Amino acid sequence: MATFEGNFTPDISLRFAIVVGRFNDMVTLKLLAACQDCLKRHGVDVEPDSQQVDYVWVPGCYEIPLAAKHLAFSQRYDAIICLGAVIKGDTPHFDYVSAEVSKGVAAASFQSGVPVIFGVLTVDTMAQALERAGIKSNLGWGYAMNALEMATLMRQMQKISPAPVQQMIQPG
Ligand code: INI
Repeated sequence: MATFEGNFTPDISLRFAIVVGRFNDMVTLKLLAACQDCLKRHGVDVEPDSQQVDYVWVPGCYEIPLAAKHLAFSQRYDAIICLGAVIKGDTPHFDYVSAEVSKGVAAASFQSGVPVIFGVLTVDTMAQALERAGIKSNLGWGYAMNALEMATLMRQMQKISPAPVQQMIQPG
């Protein structure tokens, strides 16, 4: 029997899309920088005119799933990385936004058969967000590693059979 696993030496035919929320961009820009640094150091061309990475900016995390779903169903990408930061304030907005982005990202991935990486920080304070976006460590790097691993894994798995893609399902 076979073992399937991804690796971190992607070939130049791999394509990625990165969806970034502008809300809390003091944090999301730092996540993006680490993500690009990781991809670049693993041989991916991350420049804006690159053939390997496309960038999509959305207003906030609530809009991430729609963009991710569109990208995933295009079947142009081996993996999509979603970057955002939801910071708990004194309003219930946090709960609505974080619930929708997590459900939506999972649905985009599952329905399309394309890896969609959940690179969204959900934290109580800006200080916690910054700790995770460069002050202590930068989770953006890890999200890029997750994308590389899943992209190369899915290339392996496609040798068994193409991924079954569901029809676009509208939320009920
Ligand atoms: N969007 C975020 O990305 N992070 C947040 O912390 C946030 N809060 O807390 O409000 C946030 N709100 C905006 C939301 O994502 C939408 O852009 C907006 O509601 C318009 O649909």
